[in-house]
Amino acid sequence: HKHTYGEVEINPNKLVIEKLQILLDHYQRMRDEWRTLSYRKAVSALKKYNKPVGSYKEAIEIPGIGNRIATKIQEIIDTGNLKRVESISKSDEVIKKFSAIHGVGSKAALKWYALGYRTFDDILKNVKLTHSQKVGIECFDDLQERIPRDEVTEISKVVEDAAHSTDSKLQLFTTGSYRRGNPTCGDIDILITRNDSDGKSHSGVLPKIVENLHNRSFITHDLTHTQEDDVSGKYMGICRLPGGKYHLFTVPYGELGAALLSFTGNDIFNRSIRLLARKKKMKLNQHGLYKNIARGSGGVSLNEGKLIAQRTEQEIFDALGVPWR
Ligand code: DCP
Ligand code: MG
Repeated sequence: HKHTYGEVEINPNKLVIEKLQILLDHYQRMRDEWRTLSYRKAVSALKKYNKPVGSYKEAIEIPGIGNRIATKIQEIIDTGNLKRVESISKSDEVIKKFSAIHGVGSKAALKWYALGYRTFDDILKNVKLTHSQKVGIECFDDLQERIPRDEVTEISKVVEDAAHSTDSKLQLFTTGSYRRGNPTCGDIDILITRNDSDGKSHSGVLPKIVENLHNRSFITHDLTHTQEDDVSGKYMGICRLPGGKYHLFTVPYGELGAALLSFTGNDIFNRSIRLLARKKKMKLNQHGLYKNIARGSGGVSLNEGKLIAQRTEQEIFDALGVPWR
């Protein structure tokens, strides 16, 4: 029953899924966890269902679909539409736009909507914004655009050059969606480390690299700069090529594998591989893989465990028993 159009496979319940997905996104934005969960279950059940759902009766038989959603499915089958989708679309548009501002979460966006603000002007006039949020509004259109892969390569070269003029032994890795081979990227995630024995010889390089990039007029706006300790720092800013938002991370060389794995993602992959570690009484984070972890209620780890892998990705996969590709 799978329909194909050219190379692309069309799901037989495409319209139903589209409408339910709109409600799912809406409830997620509204932070309605309960509804979000039921809609997510329903959408994922429908994505796996390989014939067109013809009725309420058929829908309710599918595990993951309950009475309320089955009723909605019947409405879509009958009318090609959902009244609920139409009624939320106006408020949704505004809240979606507000939460798309860099540094604005769904909570603030909802609050501003509730206070009656509808435009960026309303916000600029009435809300005390953080520096990041102001930049987010100023650069809004540029930041909405995804960055073509070639530009990410070009931008990475500039950052690499700046890093090397600070210290020629620094190593840089462009991670995130770029490292996964995506044709466009939402931002640029660059890890910086230095091959040494104590994992500390890169301390203090981040501010120097940022200064160097400022001197080249490459950075147009700073967003955030935090230094966790002397070896782990994070800088975020916007650079000269339109829409070029980037992250620089410094990490100890000994943790490179764990850091590369974590910053390459994607986020779903990270969640599932960390869950796998957890099932093996281990813990995986951006610093390494630890074994013999005891967990209390709610899954919080009660001890540090024993560090078993962090230098290379392959070591970590081996220790987890997952084939490394
Ligand atoms: N990450 C994560 N969990 C999150 C956010 C990020 O594990 N909630 C990890 C995996 C991501 C990486 O950090 O791949 C970089 O985060 P980005 O938000 O930059 O995501 P991507 O680079 O994957 O995509 P985009 O092209 O949108 O930047
Ligand atoms: Mg990214």
